[in-house]
Amino acid sequence: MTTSDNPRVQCPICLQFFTWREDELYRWTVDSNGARWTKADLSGFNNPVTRKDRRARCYVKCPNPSKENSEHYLPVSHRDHGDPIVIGLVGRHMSGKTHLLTAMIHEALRGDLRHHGLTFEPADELKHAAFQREIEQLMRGNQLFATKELKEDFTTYLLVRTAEGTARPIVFFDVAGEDFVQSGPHSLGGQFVLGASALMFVDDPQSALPALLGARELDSNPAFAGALQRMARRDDLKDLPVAVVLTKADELRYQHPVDHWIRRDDLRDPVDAAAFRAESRDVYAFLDRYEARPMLDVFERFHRSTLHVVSATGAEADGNSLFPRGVRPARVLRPLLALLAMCGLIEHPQAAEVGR
Ligand SMILES: Nc1nc2c(ncn2[C@@H]2O[C@H](COP(=O)(O)OP(=O)(O)OP(=O)(O)O)[C@@H](O)[C@H]2O)c(=O)[nH]1
Ligand SMILES: [Mg+2]
Ligand SMILES: [Zn+2]
Repeated sequence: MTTSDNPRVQCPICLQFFTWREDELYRWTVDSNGARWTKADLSGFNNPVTRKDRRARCYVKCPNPSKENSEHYLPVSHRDHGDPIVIGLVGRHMSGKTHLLTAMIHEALRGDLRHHGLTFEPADELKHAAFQREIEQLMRGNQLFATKELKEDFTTYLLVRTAEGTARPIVFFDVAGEDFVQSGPHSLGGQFVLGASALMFVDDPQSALPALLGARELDSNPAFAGALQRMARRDDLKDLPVAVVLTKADELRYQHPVDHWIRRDDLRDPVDAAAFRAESRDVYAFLDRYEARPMLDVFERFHRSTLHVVSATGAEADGNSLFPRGVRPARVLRPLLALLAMCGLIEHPQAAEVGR
């Protein structure tokens, strides 16, 4: 076997580099002996089509070089389509990260970015099955639970196909807000920021806009601060594409200019950097008026960044953790579109200007 058969890849979970063992594929097996990882034997498949089909469902075990994480496996897509784009959400406990990501991926998988040439499919079927259940829960109008702390793993691993027919793996990380604050040997939860290719910084009106809601005086965001402090070790920090997202904007739907942007339906329009700039400018002025310093600081710290107002659910959950009229996400794909444009995934001359 030549070295090109066994390339070195980076693991998105432990962030270490390892040699890809194409000759040691695994499969998640469920039978009378229980559920477990077993070695996949594809040697008998001499029909290339069936071999490809079976291999697509296989995984490779990360040798876990740093020995800090628990055992983990990566789907074969990880080696087939080049380095993945790793997108992570940063934000405090209860800021709305999980509802936002769930609504966003629901719409992306449904094909709502096809006008930009982008279609999505699960690349890690096993991991995605759990996330798909979350999507279904939310779409049925059930509130989702807070994310478990010390989550070391990605949330879902997809493949995005572009109009030109190229495919790129795209990995999403959504951890508990508390994992950005905690330090020490168990803080693996928030360490994806060290390997992420793009970040969404998320906050909600109650916490981000104390001056608007007459709430507690809060002019710090410990999750943002913790993530930024950790990321300071990256040389490429300032070049990371960043989308700063004020979610739960349904709470502000009568506030100008949130009322304007939250109702805007422009997902089918060709990418226009000026439109992203106009929203960023308006949201900046709004945040500035209500002294949302931590969000503005993040926006200013990176060379390419956009500001957004979105709503994952369209309304507040009732006392029974239900959204009685169902969920109506608004503009949840805009931050993703901005990041994908900044990551170079969108074939349009305007895409290169987004976030500048
Ligand atoms: N009104 C409104 N409420 C929302 C929205 N999105 C989330 N929420 C509520 O905000 C709360 C927290 O949402 P999560 O998505 O779990 O927050 P999180 O940032 O993932 O929290 P951790 O996992 O603990 O870090 C839940 O009670 C949701 O019902 C929204 O778009 N509008
Ligand atoms: Mg969460
Ligand atoms: Zn690993």
